[in-house]
This record gives sequence, structure tokens and C-alpha cells, in this order.
Amino acid sequence: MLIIKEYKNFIGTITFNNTEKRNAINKQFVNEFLEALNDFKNQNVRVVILKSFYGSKVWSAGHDIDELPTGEDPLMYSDSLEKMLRAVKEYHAPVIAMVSGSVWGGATDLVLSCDIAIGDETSSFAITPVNLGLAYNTSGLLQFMRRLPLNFIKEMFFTASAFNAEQAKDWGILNHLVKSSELENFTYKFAGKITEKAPLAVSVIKEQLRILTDAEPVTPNVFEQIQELRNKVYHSEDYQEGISAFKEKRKPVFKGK
Ligand code: LCV
Repeated sequence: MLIIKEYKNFIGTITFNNTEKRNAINKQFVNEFLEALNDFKNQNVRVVILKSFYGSKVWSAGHDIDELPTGEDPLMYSDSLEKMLRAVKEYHAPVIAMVSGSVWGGATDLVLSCDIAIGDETSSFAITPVNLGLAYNTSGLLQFMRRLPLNFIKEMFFTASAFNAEQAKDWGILNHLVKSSELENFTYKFAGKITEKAPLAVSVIKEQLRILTDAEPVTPNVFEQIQELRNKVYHSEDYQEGISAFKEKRKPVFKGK
């Protein structure tokens, strides 16, 4: 199993359990994740917490690079990571990311897709398509644009640098930054507060906020333009080079084509 699920007092917990691949998000991981959300729903869950094992250096290494298709758009609507992000945003109950360790690529998008993020001093956040010669997808960019100032988004995407817990708190990626020794306790107490509130009201407010946030029409022209831009990169030699370099554990040499 790539995730471990537990349920207690209206709180569902999903612990990432793919340590040898640094909790990279692949199809199997997402299938188990969606199944766990569904099981929790049948148990009338009121809050879900996503976490890694205590003390693990990496919360999640993001999209499983071995599953990134080449020669076509790797972050399509039907991609398993995209399905996971939508499931979190559309889930009837609040989902809390309890973060310790480094968060990479699509996993940063996952943290931003959660309703609340609570991290400790070891947490850091990077978005890394430029390491692979990739652009990012439209819903993902809109997600970042809704949450973070444009200059900070550009710094994150153009440098693929990992931003530390302090910066994440300052920029609003984290709701709360607590000491790693208190993270678990703080998060479950926080979740407990939500489970005491009217679950239907919480659920409706979450869905209202999702609908209102997503209510940004993208005109057909804008859509076509964006598709064309993305086409350029996922057919590029640089994308091939990005994937091969990762697999061969060497630095990529990008040529801009
Ligand atoms: C497959 C992996 C991965 C992985 N996939 O351990 O953001 S976007 O647009 O780019 C989007 C498409 C996306 O999310 O792309 C993925 C972005 N993620 C990354 O760039 C992180 C890649 N991973 C790393 O930089 C390192 O693995 C970190 C820093 C996370 C951990 O380093 P550490 O030294 O602790 P290793 O690198 O030795 O990784 C352990 C094993 O996990 C595999 C990696 O290939 C290695 O496998 P082997 O033991 O077979 O060599 N692994 C790590 N991340 N995203 N596989």
C-alpha cells in the first residue's frame, strides 16, 4: 500500500507510505488516495489530514517522473495527479495538509489545493517544471495565481528553488508554522475544532468558495493561445533532456529548443 488510512472521531488521516520513492505521486498512489477519501465519506468524515511519516525528510517528491509521458501534454485533465487535486478541492469536507519535509512540484500544487496547510520548520516548497523542460498547466497556474503574488510565483517557477517554512508562512502557503515536535498535536487539535462545527454548513461553505473561486471564464481565444504555448515545450528536445537527465541522475543541459 502506498498510503495508510486511519479514521477516528470524524477525522480521516492519509499517511503517505512510498518512502523509497519519496512519496512520488503515481497512478497507484492516486487510486489508493481516492479510495481512502471515498471510504472516509462513507464513514461521515468531517476533516481529512494528509501527512508523511514523522521525521521523513521529504513530504512528497511530486509527480512520479517515471510516469510523465513524453511527446504529449504530460499534465492533461485526465492525469492522475490532476484527478487527485480536483478530488481534494471538490471533497465535501476540509482537507488539511500537515507538512514536514520538502515538497516538490505537483505536491506543492497539492498543498495549495488543500483547504488549510500546517507546516513545521523543516517544510519547504518548490515548483519545478523548468527542471524538466516543461511548462505548467492552466488550472495549476490559476491555482498559484489565486494564492500568491505574481512576482513570488515567477520567482518560484523561474528558479525552481525550494522556499523555506518562514517564506511559506510569510507568503501564505502555510496557515500555521509550528515546531516539528508540536506539529501532530497542533494539527489534530485544529482538526478537532472543525469536527465540532456543523458539518453541512462547513461543507456548503467550502463548495461555495470553490465555485466562486473557479468562476473565472477563460475565453476560447485565451484557451487556444495557452494550448499552443504548452505545445511548444512538451514537444521540445529540452523536455526529453529533462526527463533523461533525471533518470540518469545527471544535470540536464538545456538548449532552448
Ligand atoms: C520518480 C522519484 C521522484 C519523482 N519521480 O532521494 O512540478 S512539475 O511540473 O515539474 C511536475 C511535473 C512534477 O511534480 O514533477 C516532479 C517534480 N519533482 C522533483 O523534481 C523532485 C525530484 N526528486 C528529487 O529532487 C529528490 O529525489 C529529492 C530531493 C525529493 C529527495 O532526494 P533524496 O536524495 O532523498 P533520491 O533522489 O535518491 O530519490 C530516492 C528514489 O526516489 C526516486 C529517485 O529516482 C530514487 O530512485 P532510485 O532509488 O531508483 O534511484 N524519486 C525521487 N523523486 N518525482 N521517482
